[in-house]
Amino acid sequence: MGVPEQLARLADAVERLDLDGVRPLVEEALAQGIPPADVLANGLSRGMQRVGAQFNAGEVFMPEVLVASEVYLAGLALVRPLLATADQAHSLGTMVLGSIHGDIHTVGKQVAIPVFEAGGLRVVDLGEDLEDEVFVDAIRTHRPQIVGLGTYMTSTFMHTSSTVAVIEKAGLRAQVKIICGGPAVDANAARRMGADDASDDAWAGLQKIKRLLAELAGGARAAEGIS
Ligand code: B12
Repeated sequence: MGVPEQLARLADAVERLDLDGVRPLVEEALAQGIPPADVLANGLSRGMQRVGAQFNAGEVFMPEVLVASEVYLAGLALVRPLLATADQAHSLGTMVLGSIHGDIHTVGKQVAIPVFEAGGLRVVDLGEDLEDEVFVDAIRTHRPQIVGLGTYMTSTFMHTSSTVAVIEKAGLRAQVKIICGGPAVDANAARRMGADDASDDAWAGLQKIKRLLAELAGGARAAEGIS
């Protein structure tokens, strides 16, 4: 079985909600020498992306999304320990990420975190339904460059603004870039709430995070008077 076929089988397993089939397929892929980051980004994650798109098109419903994420997570459990030891791991910087106060959605975050990790970030998952101040404590403890806010519902958006406000009040705003994630938020809404950007797609989000990191590094150099 060629690499593209094996990756396609992995994506299909997630899409077909094949909880029993996914583990042997991941093991086969790894035994075949497919890099763990590829197994994730071009196999399991593609399947999850497709299920997300089908959900948005009304072709599948919430129970399918939840089972798909279980299948995805079962496969991820085998890949994750290998990603942590990959050479390029964690070279980009640190991100703290959690769902804002009032928001208990976890699946998007669970899908996004391994994508960010595979992209080279160290990610600290702070959890869900977090008081605004938790993000301030996390910045002091983990010294991240990126703060990720899981903002999955418009009804709790006020906690995006208030979280940014407490970060600002603590004097920490200039040292981080803040990116929101979830289906209900876009970059304009995020900026109106004081954040820097937003993404409803982990892969596009990773590219945005890279741009934000470059901006942050540029700002720091300018502050030090280095061109
Ligand atoms: C599953 C689900 C639930 C589950 C959550 C289970 C769990 N453990 O997560 C349950 C049933 C608990 C639930 C509850 C509710 N939900 Co709900 N839920 C969903 C649903 C169907 C799917 C979410 C999901 O998992 N998607 C799959 C993941 C992979 O996609 P994703 O979240 O978008 O994540 C991707 C990206 O956004 C990105 N990403 C994710 N996180 C981050 C973070 C950062 C920093 C970045 C950069 C990127 C990023 O990466 C992921 C991969 O690309 C969505 C509908 C939808 N279209 O998304 C509604 C949805 C989010 N829920 C909604 C609502 C309203 C609710 C409830 C209020 C429903 C109710 N009336 O009871 C409650 C509120 C609970 C609460 N207090 O938080 C609304 C929000 C509407 C809005 N615009 O505000 C949605 C959009 C449904 C709808 N169309 O009405 N929900």
